[in-house]
Amino acid sequence: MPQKPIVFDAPQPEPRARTVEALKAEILERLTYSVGKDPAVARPHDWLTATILAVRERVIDGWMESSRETWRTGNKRVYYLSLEFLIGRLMRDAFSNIGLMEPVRQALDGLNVDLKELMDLEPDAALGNGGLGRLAACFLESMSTIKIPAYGYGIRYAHGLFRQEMSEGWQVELPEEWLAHGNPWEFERRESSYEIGFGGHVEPVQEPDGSVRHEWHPSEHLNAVAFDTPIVGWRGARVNTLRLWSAQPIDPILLDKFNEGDHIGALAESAKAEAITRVLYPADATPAGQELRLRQEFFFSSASLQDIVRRHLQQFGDLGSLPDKVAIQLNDTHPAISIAEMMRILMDTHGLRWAEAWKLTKGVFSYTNHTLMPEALESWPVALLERLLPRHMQIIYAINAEVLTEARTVAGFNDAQIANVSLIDEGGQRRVRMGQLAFVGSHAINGVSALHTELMKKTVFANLNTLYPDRISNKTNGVTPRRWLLQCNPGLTRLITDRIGPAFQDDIERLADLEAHAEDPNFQAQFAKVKHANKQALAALIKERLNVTVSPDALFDVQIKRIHEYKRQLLNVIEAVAHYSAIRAHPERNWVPRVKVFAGKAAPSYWNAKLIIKLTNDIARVINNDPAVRGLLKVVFLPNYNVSLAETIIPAADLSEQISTAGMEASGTGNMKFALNGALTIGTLDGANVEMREAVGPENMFIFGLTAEEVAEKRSRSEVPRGAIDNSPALKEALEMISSGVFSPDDPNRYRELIGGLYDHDWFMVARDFDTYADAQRQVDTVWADRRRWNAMAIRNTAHMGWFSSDRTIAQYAAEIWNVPTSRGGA
Ligand code: B1H
Repeated sequence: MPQKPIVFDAPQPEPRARTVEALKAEILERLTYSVGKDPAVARPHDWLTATILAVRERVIDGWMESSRETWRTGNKRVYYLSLEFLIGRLMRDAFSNIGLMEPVRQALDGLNVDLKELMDLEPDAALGNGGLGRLAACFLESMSTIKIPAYGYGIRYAHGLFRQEMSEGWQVELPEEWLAHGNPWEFERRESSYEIGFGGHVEPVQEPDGSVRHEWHPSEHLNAVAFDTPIVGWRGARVNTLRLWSAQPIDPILLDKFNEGDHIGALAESAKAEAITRVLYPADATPAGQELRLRQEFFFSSASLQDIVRRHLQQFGDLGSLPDKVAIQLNDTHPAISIAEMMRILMDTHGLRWAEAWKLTKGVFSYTNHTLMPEALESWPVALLERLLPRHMQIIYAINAEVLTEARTVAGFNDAQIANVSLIDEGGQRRVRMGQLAFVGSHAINGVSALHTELMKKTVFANLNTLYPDRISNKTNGVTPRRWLLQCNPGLTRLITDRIGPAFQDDIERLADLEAHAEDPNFQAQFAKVKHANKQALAALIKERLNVTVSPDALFDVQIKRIHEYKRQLLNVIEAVAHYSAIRAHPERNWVPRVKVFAGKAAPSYWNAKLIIKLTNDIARVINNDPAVRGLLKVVFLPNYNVSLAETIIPAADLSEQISTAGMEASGTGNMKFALNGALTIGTLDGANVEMREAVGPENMFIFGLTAEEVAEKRSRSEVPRGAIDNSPALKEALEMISSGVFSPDDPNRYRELIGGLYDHDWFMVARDFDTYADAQRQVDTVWADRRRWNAMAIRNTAHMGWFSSDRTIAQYAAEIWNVPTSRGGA
């Protein structure tokens, strides 16, 4: 296909005016001419759409400019491939980043519309499960902020993560409908659509020069259609694109069948194609072993690579410059099939030889690992790949042959080491290991915290690290301070600005200037006042959603994240029971009033996680209604945790629970958001907690528990945890209360097995960490009682969180992996 170079000399419209008056007029105009509603009868949703459309035009001005600049300069582009983008609401992000929050508020005021009400109406785009998807969203915003030309590529799921409701304390999953009212942020790009194949066979074709080219003839075809959403950086620095693919059938309806009267059969193909992008897999940390999941992975990988190669050829004309102009980051192994797909495109479509194609592939790809849990490492049955992607399976075998040769001849590996680096797991049903594929096809591999990266080198990738040394590096995660401080906590933002000036808003590490004010009683009082106001707002929400009254004067102790045994919500709940018992046994003591807040979703098939939710609710009911507790302890589980709920809860937290079994949480990012908002952390030496402790100082955190090394050692000895339980009367009593049915009189045996697991193996070290955890909690109480000390510690946490900005993380990827320049400052 001949490519016409793009020349940007067509006439351009004037950029849109940004005054209150202009906005007001345009919101009205959009309401009338785009939404088609008379202001007299317009509903809040109509106003929401009209407002977004009006502001969107200001975003588009920057979007066009950014993209034009990249074409003009020929700068390298970064492509972030992720099966998840947990972006949440976009409105406040976009309005605030382009500096139109106040003008829009005023414009709407003038129209008698309340911006806050509109903001609450915007659906929360939950195209992700948890930390991995939210990280991708923070990264997009940071890439725009530090001016990296970048695209996010993912799937436009019709239904994001399920909505969680509670039925008698049990989680029930309901479909999520983020597109029900349309999506004014997105642009459908019918012209950017690509054919995706599955199945069929491969034909070798003899070329005139004697070489053999392979032609894949898929038996199934469908289209990937692009939907683009602009992502604005801070102060509109740059506007990048999030491109999400939607699956559509080639033939929307088989008319012959329909006319024969087979009305359902006529649509079957269409339904099958559309199924691919229908729902997000609600798995978190365990890959769903489903053919549809593999189809999703290949579908979006193939569409993205076709798009990337097309754009590159259009601009540069040759493939040899690919690594100079294109960096593709694989967000975990979910897009790892891209390695084989890139090889196929380069060789089969563009006729490159193996060696050249392999060099280019390794030059563009890099891979981030997000978990070491063996059950979470993705692999696909060879038989499935052979059936669904026969050409890719051939390529994987060929890559593997090269890797194994290198392992044997260059590195002199023994059989066990060779088996370990092989892309094929030969134990039992033969499977392709996607981590190995991603590793060997990438020039750079990274972990997401210092500890996690070290463990990567020592465990899953030890042999690959020997074979290909220096590919692994660490890139500690970060969070965007725009969403996770400036927007979600305007009170604190104002206070900080008053105290140290606004410079931190553009250079978040300037928060360190707060250190000098940590002991100032006046500043402490103001800091505490902001926190108190945020707690009042959360208390109101708890009242509204759960009809439970909590006092904003109590210590708000919060654990919000996916429910998983390794994250140890169970440890927290058991400690709550022990604490409850202690309050009843010693009513005379000076107890610190506490509210324990939980929220999070469990994977629908993860029984123990769902049982832990039920247990939390069972315990909450008993404790909250026991007059003997006198309100000194309250437990609440807020349903349907999502990004927006996090934005309300985090600014209101006093204590952040980051208590995973050491060695199991790759990084965590919630930990950073809490500390940034002045919560103190109670946590283990796991993931990024380790680096947070270095940043804020050990005296400003409550660290407890076994280290990763100790956990590994105990596991290797299969030591029985009995001793930990027998030696801890408080633990023993709490476990007996739970397993004997004190909190589940309707089904006294409900928790017998769950608790039994702690006696049998205690894989997650709940029993063995209990005493040090409980001690750390009493230490928390002691410091809380000395509020000046608490406030100083809280201020120091905020002061030293600047480094945990995703701007820093992305700058490191840019310099050390992607080889692209970065810069700061508004457009
Ligand atoms: C993380 C996942 C994950 N690690 C499989 N791995 C999934 C694995 O649908 N699946 O199959 C979905 C998600 N998610 C998280 O990544 C880590 O647990 C966190 O510690 C880390 O902060 C986050 C971002 O790096």
